[in-house]
Amino acid sequence: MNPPVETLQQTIKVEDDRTGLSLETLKRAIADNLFYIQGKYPAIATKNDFYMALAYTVRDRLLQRWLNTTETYLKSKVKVVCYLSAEFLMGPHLSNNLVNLGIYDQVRRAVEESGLDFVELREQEEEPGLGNGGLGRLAACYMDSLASLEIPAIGYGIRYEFGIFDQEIRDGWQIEITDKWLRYGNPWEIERPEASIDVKFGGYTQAYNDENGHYRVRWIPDIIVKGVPYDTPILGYKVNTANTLRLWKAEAPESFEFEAFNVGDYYGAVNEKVVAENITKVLYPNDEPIQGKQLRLQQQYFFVSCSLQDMIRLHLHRQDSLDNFHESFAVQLNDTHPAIGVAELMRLLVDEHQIDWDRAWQITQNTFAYTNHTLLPEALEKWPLSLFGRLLPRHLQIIYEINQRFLGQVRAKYPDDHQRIARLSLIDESGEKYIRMAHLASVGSHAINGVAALHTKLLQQDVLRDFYELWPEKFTNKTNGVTPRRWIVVSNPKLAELINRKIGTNWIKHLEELKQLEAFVEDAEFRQQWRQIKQDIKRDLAEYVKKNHAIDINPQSLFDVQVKRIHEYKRQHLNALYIITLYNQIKQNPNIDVVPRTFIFGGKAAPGYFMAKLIIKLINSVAQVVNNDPDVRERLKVVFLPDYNVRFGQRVYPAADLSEQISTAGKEASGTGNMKFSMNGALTIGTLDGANIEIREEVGAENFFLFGLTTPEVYALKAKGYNPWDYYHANSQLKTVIDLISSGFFSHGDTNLFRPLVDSLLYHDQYMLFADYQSYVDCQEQVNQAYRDEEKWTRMSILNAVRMGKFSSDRAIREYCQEIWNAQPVNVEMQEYVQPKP
Ligand code: T68
Repeated sequence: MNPPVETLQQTIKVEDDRTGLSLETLKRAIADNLFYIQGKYPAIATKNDFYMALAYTVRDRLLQRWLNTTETYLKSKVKVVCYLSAEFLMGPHLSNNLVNLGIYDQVRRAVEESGLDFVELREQEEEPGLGNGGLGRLAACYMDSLASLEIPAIGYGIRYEFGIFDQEIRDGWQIEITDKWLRYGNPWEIERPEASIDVKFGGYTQAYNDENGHYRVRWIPDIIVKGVPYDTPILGYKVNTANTLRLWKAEAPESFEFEAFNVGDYYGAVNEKVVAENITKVLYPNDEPIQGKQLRLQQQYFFVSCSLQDMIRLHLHRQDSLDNFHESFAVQLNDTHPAIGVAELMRLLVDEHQIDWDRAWQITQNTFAYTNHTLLPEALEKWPLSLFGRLLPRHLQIIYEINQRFLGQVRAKYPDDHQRIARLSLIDESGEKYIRMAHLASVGSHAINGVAALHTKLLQQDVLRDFYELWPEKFTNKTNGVTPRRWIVVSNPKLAELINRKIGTNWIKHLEELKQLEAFVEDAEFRQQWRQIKQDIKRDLAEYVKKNHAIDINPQSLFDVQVKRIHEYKRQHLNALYIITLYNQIKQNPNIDVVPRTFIFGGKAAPGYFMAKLIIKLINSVAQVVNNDPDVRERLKVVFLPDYNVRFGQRVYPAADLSEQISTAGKEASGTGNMKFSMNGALTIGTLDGANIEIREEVGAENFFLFGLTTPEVYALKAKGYNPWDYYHANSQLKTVIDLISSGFFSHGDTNLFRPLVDSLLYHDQYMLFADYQSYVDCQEQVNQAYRDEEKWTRMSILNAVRMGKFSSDRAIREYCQEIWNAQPVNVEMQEYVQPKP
């Protein structure tokens, strides 16, 4: 066990300004940082200045751990996990670092004794929104678990200057605003210009014979871009481990500018700089891929090349041959976004380090593993061959070579099965030629995984079926998980407190231990405390909504929450159809006894995704009508809260009574919001999709509101010929709802506004809302009945939360370590703190 902070402190005779933890030292450190780093004194300091002073005070207190950790990894030959991800949706660092350091209360007191408002300062932090949604947030949860489990790890990604856009709602429509998160500086990162790396683009290749007469290829690029790393420490929970998140920023290399400048091409030099720096300007705001955007491919190659070159440098620092590179590093590909790494590692080994092809291929396959996050066929990444060849001519050759050898193997196993060969090829030749990135990732990896049991099964049967037939042993399931540190301890301190009082604090690192709380389900006082906490948090949220959005919501009502990216397959509009159904019931019978509900929505739509934006408009339009109808009288409220992000997630998951997980079966790979809700005591209404299935297994079918078609039923109905019209005509309640939207009732008489949405439902309904509508409405009625019985609901809520042990990201990371990475924990010894000056 590692010594607690208090013990460490005792080893220091005179408290150091930058490490000490007494109230006096902390207060002085905040004041010093304000003066010496921000260059301000209190009378002229802004809230942000105070926040920065506080953040630097906390950063100082984790640096010793960070440096010790890095040193430990460099000195020993431990295997390091490298998580390659184009997105890391970290969320605010301050609270998380305070919790993981175990100094939250102490620092809070120091801030308050300094006459400052802790919560106000905490809210100053700009959250790094360097991700779109689930995939980027998963990477962040995994970084937390890796550090907490003391696994050596580096997260490699892109330091976007602009993260996911800020969303505003004007007249019910989404407006996108640039996310200038670096505006006031970022106290959590340290720039490491000395570790910069060059990345080549474009140009052509040349074959030559080396001094030993071996055939070799060199790549003469068009341009070179410099990658500058920015490092952020990722602390484990109450351990000494602080791993590194290393994000790359693109810059023009000085030499290039200089050369052009010298020959008088000043504008050319400036242009070069602009081109280079554009690469890491902005995160693509699509949560499902964008086909064929050159800049996106540049981003991917840029960060992957920087990261692999960085690993090779680190490896050669520890030993002299690359022959066992795969024993130094386990590289996880977070979807296909970094899959170009397979070709890049081959290039680095073969072209730059003269390793022969077969050995290089063994090393490469043993290094990489690939996680798939989607089943939507239109979401599988592919790059037009022409674009690819122009940008990465050498990689195209390498991919051809990999493909030729791979297809040779396939031919040997399935002679004359030309269709199978065409299906498996890394190149799609059915029309315009494309490189299939999922195929490159699958061939170049020793392990392939899906993110929930159903998803992995469907990958094997469907999307990657031919690969599964070739190499069944490569496939495993790794059901997603989320970190209980951020998603319970940080976001729901009151609940964490109650749990600690009952069973101690072990559960924070061993979430299965929450099971012990089942013993209290029949304890009326415990149930009362549980309810009271939920009630208090709901009141807080109501105040927040009132203050920030000027909307009154009733904290006694059932809080029904759907927060996630807006997408047709996630079916936010099915939820809207139910709201209209309820509204119609009240209008028909104004005295009807309904359970008061507040429907809370949040989520961003990809800026170019018209239908998703129209769904946002529909929700806001329904809200306008429902919220202003006197007949409804506070029984229904609909709010769309703009700019859903990690910070707002931390507020809303703990406040939810009901979690909406209503995707069409077979479409949501896993979902992770579903886990965060349930851990915080919300009940789920959901389909048999993604991790919902496993959540229901864990919490018990009797504690889960299930509705809708199963995946096989969805497939069967599609195969037989699904006709949404049949449902529309057969179900008068549904017909009334659809007709009301069509009539312009929610659009000030405009019958055109929602026509694309209504037509898409009536004529295609790709995601089968109509097929699931009645089942959903009936299930919502069961929710109402359950909510009327307060004690029953509380029991269900408790059982949901305490049976969520499986869904800790610690469990997921343990599985990756054992079954894919072969990585072990490494204890980081705490050195003496930096000693005070003589
Ligand atoms: C999500 N995928 C899955 N993609 O939809 C979700 N895609 O079911 C799953 O729980 C989660 O991954 C974690 O496994 C995404 O979030 C993206 O954000 C994305 C971004 C760019 C390109 C493609």
